[in-house]
Amino acid sequence: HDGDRLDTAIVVKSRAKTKKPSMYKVLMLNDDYTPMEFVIHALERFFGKSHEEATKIMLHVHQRGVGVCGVFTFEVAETKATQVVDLARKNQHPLQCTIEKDD
Ligand code: TYC
Repeated sequence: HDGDRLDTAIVVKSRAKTKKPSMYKVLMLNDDYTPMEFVIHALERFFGKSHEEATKIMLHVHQRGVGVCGVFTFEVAETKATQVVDLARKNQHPLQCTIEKDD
């Protein structure tokens, strides 16, 4: 019967979603064995750094223990960190890279 139907509502958002994705830092960790030139190479290859910028980042990590390679969305950050660690492992270097939420 008319009038028996329970009201059903569809709520439509008035604006397109513009929420920005969470961003993640890719961090490189120092160690005593990975050659400096390998770290520079990885920064150039996976993070698009110039030789000069890659050298600065590598020296920062060497001196301070950890440094930021870049800030990306989760999947991109995870992929880059994995690519660095996989290439290092293939070359028998202990280089480690991790990601951290960029609050
Ligand atoms: N400490 C290394 C060395 O003296 C160089 C190095 C720099 C290694 C940065 C890792 O993330 C790193 N050969």
